[in-house]
Amino acid sequence: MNNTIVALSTAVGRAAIAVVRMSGEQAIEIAKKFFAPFPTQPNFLRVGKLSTEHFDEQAMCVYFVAPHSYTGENTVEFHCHGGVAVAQAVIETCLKNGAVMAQNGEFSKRAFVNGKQNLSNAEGIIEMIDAETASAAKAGANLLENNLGKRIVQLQDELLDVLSACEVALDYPEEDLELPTVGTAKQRLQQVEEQLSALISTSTLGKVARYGIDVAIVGRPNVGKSSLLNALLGTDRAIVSEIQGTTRDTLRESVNYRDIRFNFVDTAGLRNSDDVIEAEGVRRAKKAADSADVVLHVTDDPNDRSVYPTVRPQVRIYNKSDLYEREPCCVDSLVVSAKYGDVEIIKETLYEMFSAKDIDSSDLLITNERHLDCLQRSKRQLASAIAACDAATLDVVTDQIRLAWQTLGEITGTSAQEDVIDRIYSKFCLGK
Ligand SMILES: Nc1nc2c(ncn2[C@@H]2O[C@H](COP(=O)(O)OP(=O)(O)O)[C@@H](O)[C@H]2O)c(=O)[nH]1
Ligand SMILES: [Mg+2]
Repeated sequence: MNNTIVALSTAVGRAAIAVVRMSGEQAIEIAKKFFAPFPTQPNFLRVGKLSTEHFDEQAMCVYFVAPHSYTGENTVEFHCHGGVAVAQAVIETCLKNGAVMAQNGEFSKRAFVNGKQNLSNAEGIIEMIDAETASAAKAGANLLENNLGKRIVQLQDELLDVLSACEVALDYPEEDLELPTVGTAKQRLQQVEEQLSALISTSTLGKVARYGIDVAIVGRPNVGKSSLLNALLGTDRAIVSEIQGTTRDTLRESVNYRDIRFNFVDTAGLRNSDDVIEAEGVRRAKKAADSADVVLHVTDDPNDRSVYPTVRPQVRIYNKSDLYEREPCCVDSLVVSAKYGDVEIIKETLYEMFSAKDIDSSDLLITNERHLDCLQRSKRQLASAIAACDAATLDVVTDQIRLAWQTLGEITGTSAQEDVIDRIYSKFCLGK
């Protein structure tokens, strides 16, 4: 028998209410020992008195009967007054009456074990909890609704179908089934491969939806990089001065724009310096640029045509436009004045550049690195199966199809290793 676990499900600290959750076979019996009047029917909140060792707490209680709960077990929730001490006393009361403290993610892991959710659902919940923009939350909600899971099962079914056709051919070679089977098998596998490719290609947009866009601001000293960061954020985050070499470390700050997160990194001005600290700053600036999704190469000279040396996409920014006597030389650049806060065009351009508007209309985006890895591995295995079709080695074909099928199953968890499952659930907060 599983023991009954308890944890605080809301955030620790001062708040209007706190929710303490208990799950396990004994949950209802334990709760009845100290909460009265106990609700007469499941799924409905009831006000009552919760007797702790130190004080009586007026709280609300709701219970759920297995399997109709989040975990699939008997579950009781107490909605009590917020704050550290009240919640702590309620938890202690549960512990004294036979519950044990839950581990991180244990409620959700039980939900998985009891078939209430699959792995990608669980990852959707994590993404929703971590989401800081609506688009990130939407991607998580999509996973939770099992839209990816359903697509994966469709693809797996198709693979199983092909597999069984091939196996018939293997088992009854005398029927001379082999050649036509291989031809159609190859075609059908290629179709699955195309669908995998299509899913994989959504991961670029998926990354934007989940993490936002990393933007490095680089350029020579004093061109107004830090001023630009401040203007983009709308706050005085970075120190601005006319002294060269003011910014020495990289400074990362995020801001939401139309449901997308921009992670701006202000950097030290690029120049050769004997100062070891400044030189380190320049090294960090280059590193930030090389790992960014896009580089804003800032200049304050309208005749500057230089290109920042990086393989990352870059946009040239002519800053200090308030001082220019004529238009800057190059088109395809943005002309702004950080001093006068005239920088919206930068966000709008980046938003367009990364097709962020498509996030709203796309039904399914791959936002999770683990899912992406499974899809890519499965695709490689399918490619081997397809190649083997040409060599007409049917047993290699079936082996590779089986592998590809299994790899897809890792996404939903039907064929995931125990340690992968544990790793996913340990990312949950306590009480989830
Ligand atoms: N006129 C004008 N001055 C600016 C503008 N942006 C920045 N500056 C000034 O340029 C100097 C250097 O700015 P700062 O942001 O520290 O440059 P950084 O070294 O590239 O980070 C400061 O004196 C700013 O006030 C602008 O758009 N117009
Ligand atoms: Mg600076």
